[in-house]
Amino acid sequence: MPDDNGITARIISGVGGRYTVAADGAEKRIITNVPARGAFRHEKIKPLPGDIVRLRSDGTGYFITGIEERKNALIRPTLANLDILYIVTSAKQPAPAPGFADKITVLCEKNGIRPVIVVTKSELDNDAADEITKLYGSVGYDSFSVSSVTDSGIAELKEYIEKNKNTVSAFCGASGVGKSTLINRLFPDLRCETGDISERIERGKNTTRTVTLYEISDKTYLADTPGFSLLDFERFDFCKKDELPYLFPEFEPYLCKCKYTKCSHTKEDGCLIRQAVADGEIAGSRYNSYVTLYNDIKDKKEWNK
Ligand SMILES: Nc1nc2c(ncn2[C@@H]2O[C@H](COP(=O)(O)OP(=O)(O)OP(=O)(O)O)[C@@H](O)[C@H]2O)c(=O)[nH]1
Ligand SMILES: [Mg+2]
Ligand SMILES: [Zn+2]
Repeated sequence: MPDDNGITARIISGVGGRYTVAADGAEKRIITNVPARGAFRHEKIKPLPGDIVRLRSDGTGYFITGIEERKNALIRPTLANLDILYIVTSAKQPAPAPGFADKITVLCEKNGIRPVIVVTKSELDNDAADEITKLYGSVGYDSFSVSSVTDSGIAELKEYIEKNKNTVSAFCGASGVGKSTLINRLFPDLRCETGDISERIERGKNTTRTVTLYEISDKTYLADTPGFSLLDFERFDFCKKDELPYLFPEFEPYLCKCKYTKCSHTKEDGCLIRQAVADGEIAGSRYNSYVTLYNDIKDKKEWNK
């Protein structure tokens, strides 16, 4: 980026076109209410939390003049330059939504982000929590089972998060699974806002409204994000259907060996993926997620013709 006598900063949150940034430098200055101005706005690139930006001052205040090239950018959760995404699901209340975590692991694989599974509220149903961590562990993903009530698993997760220095990571998942509560438990100084879950519909109340990055140690950020609703992923169109099998790491040993070269792995005879599911080598729930996503992508394409 050209030297314009400006400063470099990380966007830690943004609401209505105004950003809060953490400026580089020893004193870690937080600057609030920063607008974007300048040429890059014509390119229709909107600054996102996680972005590294250049700032200049016109004497009255700072404004953003440019965005450094991104590693990746997600729309949901709204974040740039993410290294690790903690996919948070609860053992109970709200009940784990099958397929939801899988969509996010696929999103991660596509964008070069490491997915990590965190099951919360383990004290409400230990067996369910174990089952989920075991499932994703078998895929090869790091998985944790925690409780913010009993503190079970909290120390292990904290150690893992702190070990990954110089990264941007985020907690994501449905509203009410306990993301903000967990962040507070891990890092008590942060004081994220937490809420209740509605007893009637067993869903969270969307307590966290914006993405916020917290600097948990030097240049290491962890973001709390607003809970998803299931509708957020209705428009799942971020990869081509032929690419989808490669975004399920456990399919890898079987790919390109099916009877038909153009096997979709959804219904064909002589499909080694289907055989692996029948043999218990690939989890049925992961395979069902694959088929659902594959058909979603296919239907969308046909509909768009
Ligand atoms: N039993 C139990 N309840 C928990 C645990 N962690 C959080 N909760 C409760 O779950 C509810 C929702 O917690 P939040 O931390 O606000 O959930 P969130 O995922 O941040 O929700 P949004 O901000 O709406 O996305 C609160 O009533 C918490 O007290 C846990 O480990 N066990
Ligand atoms: Mg929250
Ligand atoms: Zn196949």
